[in-house]
Amino acid sequence: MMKLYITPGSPYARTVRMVILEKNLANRVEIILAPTRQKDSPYYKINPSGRVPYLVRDDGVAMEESGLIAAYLDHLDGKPQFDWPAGSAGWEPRRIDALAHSLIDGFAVWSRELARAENERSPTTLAHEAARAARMLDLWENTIDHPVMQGPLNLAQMTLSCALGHAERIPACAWRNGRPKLAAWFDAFARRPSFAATAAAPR
Ligand SMILES: N[C@@H](CCC(=O)N[C@@H](CS)C(=O)NCC(=O)O)C(=O)O
Repeated sequence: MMKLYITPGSPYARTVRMVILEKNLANRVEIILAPTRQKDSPYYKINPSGRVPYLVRDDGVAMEESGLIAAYLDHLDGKPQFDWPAGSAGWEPRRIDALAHSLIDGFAVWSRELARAENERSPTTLAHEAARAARMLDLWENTIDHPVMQGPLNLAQMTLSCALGHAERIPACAWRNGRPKLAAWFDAFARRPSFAATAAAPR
């Protein structure tokens, strides 16, 4: 059994957990909750960076980065579904995929700041991330019609859905306001069993 270290609320780990379900790998990967962001966590002996997701492969070698882990798992059966097209056709989907990662990165900083005790939160960071999110969400409202987001399932779609699922946990974000196309895309995508099955408990 491979081991995948996660936290239930991590949008990065959720992308990988979706790939596991989409590729029917649940019987090959044990999901383990990692105690992250704690002083002297025993998890730091397993993964020195302390981050999730983290995959310990069958050969004992371990790796981090959601995109890398997703690609590795996708290739296990020798029938990869989520590779980007070879050659120059691959740049456009990669460009869109990077926008989805950028959205997650901002939400992750924002929600991390909100998870601190109120007197430890930086108003500057909160305002910066709120403004970044607003700009990126407007960009996504105008990008969601892109063929990469409307075509067969891919990692950009899974990453965006996990980003927006995470935004639902930041009430101040109100990401749906004024973004009807993005909200409609998300509501349709959220019906996928792999998305529903990987939801974190509400805060
Ligand atoms: N670029 C990494 C980001 C992973 C990441 O930042 N994960 C967060 C959880 S959402 C984490 O593990 N944080 C723990 C910490 O900061 O110590 C990926 O795509 O996997």
